[in-house]
Amino acid sequence: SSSSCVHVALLPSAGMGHLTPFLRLAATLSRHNCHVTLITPQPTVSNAESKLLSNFFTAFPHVNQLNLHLLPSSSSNGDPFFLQFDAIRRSSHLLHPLLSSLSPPLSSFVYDMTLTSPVLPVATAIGVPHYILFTSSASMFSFYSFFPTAAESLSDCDGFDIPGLSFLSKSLMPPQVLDREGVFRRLFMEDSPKLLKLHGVLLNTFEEFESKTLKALNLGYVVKDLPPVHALGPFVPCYEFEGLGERGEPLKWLDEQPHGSVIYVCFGSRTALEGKQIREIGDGLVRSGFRFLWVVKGNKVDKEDEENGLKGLLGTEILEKIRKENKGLVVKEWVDQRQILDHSAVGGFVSHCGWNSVMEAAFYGVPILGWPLLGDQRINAEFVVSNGGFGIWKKDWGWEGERLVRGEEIGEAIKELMSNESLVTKAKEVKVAARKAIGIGGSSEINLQKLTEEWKK
Ligand code: BUP
Repeated sequence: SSSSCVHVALLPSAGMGHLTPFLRLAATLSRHNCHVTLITPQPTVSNAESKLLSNFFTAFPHVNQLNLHLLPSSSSNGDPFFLQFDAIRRSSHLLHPLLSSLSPPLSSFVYDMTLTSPVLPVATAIGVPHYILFTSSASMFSFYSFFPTAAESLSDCDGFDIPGLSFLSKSLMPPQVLDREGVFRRLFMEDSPKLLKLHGVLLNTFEEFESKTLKALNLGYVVKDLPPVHALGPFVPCYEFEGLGERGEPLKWLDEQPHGSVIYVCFGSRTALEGKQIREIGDGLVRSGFRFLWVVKGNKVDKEDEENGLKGLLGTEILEKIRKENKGLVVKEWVDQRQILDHSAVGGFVSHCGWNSVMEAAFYGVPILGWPLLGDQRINAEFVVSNGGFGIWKKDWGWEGERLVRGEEIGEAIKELMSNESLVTKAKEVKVAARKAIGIGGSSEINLQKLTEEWKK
């Protein structure tokens, strides 16, 4: 069926963890014959984002780019990504003239979950069906949607039951949301009740993966009258615009390694661990005895990265050890994670459990050693271990910076991950299910068809 009359506008937020799923969704919609307008807040926070965007528009020239020139942020210190959310929020009134003059007229509008409060009134005024893309798990979404109801009760208990689901321990909840004075707490309390005003919520997950949670959400058990939650994932990594150019050193190095022998280590695009923790990881990797490919980040934003070389981050001692053992490759640059996880030499993934990384591991069938550091990551890690069944995580490692996790512990956990055959089997099953969901007749494919049909009306 042709959806040529469907015109979808997409508005991502700051950071690769938000931009990447939006671009993958844009690519998918475009392949389903939708006309797509991608709104690009300018300037971006990181070089990685601007590079990805320019690759995207080269690969999809028929996607309409609409620049949103941001008003400068009110403050210059703080988390650069959070400042950018703030700048987008403060510039959201510029959206109305941009969007209402589009031709052909819009059929629907999808914006990032962090932009709910400022964008919802604009979307309502334009009068098209509008959705948020929630860029984390359905598990995290159930917490997000239920949280305001139970927030007060948390001061004198150690968690709460999410209706239709199970007990969620406080220890898994994002610490930033538990902090009564925190900005995230305020965001949750303010934005979550507004979910009821949306036409729906889009998720990068699939029905067979988070079935219990998706059912509870869509049957109204978690929050009564919640709009439909559409599982459209996994959002497939897209060879047409991600990692354009030649295969870099990491992939060439992987080509030389035996099947399933390498542990890949990466904590996402937003986390820079402390120097002493980085050095313990180096020690742990060497102790594990396994081959490894390790992405080290010394700064939150790549634009600031120049002055901090590998030597400065790791110290000469551990670098020397790694060099002597000749089993590991350490890189500081942006890598093509998608191609790494797809490489047959990779047998395990030490991950912070950012949701994009989890879905990529699922799509490529790679077992995870979860090391959640902040935000939604423990909820995601717990899902991977308890429901997904293709990973492990160490609850006593603490949140980011809570305690120093020693090389011995890291080495042991890696051995545990790499020697567990049942995780490999489970990861393979997940991979098969993931591919089925987005194939012809698959659950996510059907969900997407239904949505675009609705948008035609
Ligand atoms: Br670092 C890095 N190469 O070198 P998450 C990340 N990625 O391709 P985050 C690379 O960035 P949030 C690199 O494949 C994934 O698609 C990776 O998203 C890619 O974590 C994305 O995993 C990272 O969700 O974002 O960056 O912490 O905080 O929004 O979860």
